[in-house]
Amino acid sequence: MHHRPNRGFDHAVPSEITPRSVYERRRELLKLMALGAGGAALSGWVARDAMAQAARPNKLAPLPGTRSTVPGAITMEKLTSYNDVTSYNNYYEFGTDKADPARNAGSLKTRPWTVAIEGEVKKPKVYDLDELLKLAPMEERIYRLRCVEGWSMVIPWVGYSLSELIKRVEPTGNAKYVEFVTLGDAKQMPFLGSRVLSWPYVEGLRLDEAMNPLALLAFGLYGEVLPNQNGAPVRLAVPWKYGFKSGKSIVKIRFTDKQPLTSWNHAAAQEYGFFSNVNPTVDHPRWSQATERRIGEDGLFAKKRATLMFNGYEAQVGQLYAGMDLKKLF
Ligand SMILES: Nc1nc2c(c(=O)[nH]1)N[C@H]1C(S)=C(S)[C@@H](COP(=O)(O)O)O[C@H]1N2
Ligand SMILES: [Mo]
Repeated sequence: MHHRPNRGFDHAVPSEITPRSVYERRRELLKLMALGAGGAALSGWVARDAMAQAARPNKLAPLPGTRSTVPGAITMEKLTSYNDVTSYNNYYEFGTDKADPARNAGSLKTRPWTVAIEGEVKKPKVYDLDELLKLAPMEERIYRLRCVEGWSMVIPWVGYSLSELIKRVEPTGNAKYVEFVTLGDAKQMPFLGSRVLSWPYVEGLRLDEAMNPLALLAFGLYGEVLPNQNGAPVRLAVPWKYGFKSGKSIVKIRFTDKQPLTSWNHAAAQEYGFFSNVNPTVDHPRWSQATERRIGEDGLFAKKRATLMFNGYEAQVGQLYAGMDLKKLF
């Protein structure tokens, strides 16, 4: 692989740039506080959050995005703090404890990085990360993320619709599914020796799901490039599905005529279906999926929240599943 100029995406650089989302949110919160909404305890907590984000040292390289106009792309719910988003993670290649990825993912080398497009497409191609970063305008999207384990977050992503990439590679008439292969390199990933999952971590979508504008190819969060533990340098964010459908650190996207064998489906097919749409009426065999705990809100006053059908994105994606038995095709 030949050397490419370092454009500063892989190193922490000090930055005075405040992402617009943070600024706007802060302004919103100040207004809220002036009205006394939520009471003193809540506004104090929320203000500390905004201040912690503004004063955060070791910011990563800025990656701004303009606010998305895709329907459903911006939830107005309170953001999960940057600290929680980047220190409570699932990235099993770096360990199964929630704190492991933040601790261990420093060894992930995110430059140079390529994503190979293969299979049933008219224009297969190996994209360099720099090319992907310029492929379409970066947008900010504020999505709920609901993990199959029963917790959720609200994350301001930066990226563009996966469909932007798919359109350019021109799927053939045989393409029915899209397989996402993520990095599986034992030299960089300390847990690849473990057998909790088959590596590399593989996920998949049906082509029409992948084409839905809400399916996001994400390169950043909170106005900066992705921290390694969140799936740098490029990952998916598919907000209406359980979090595990959104593979981190993607290296290959393959178009197929058959449903891909995904890592979680392979590990426990009775527990993790191929579709894995968020669905409060279909329980996991070992626990209910009716409610969730919002990370950062599990203090004194926290109530569990009701989990919403398709994680609240039913208006945007419900039609994809018309006529399907979602209890069977979970
Ligand atoms: N490669 C890879 N991608 C992954 C995972 C993983 O272990 N490896 N975990 C998944 C799970 S279970 C969830 S909930 C989300 C978590 O994303 P976050 O840590 O950025 O919140 O990433 C998903 N993508
Ligand atoms: Mo998850």
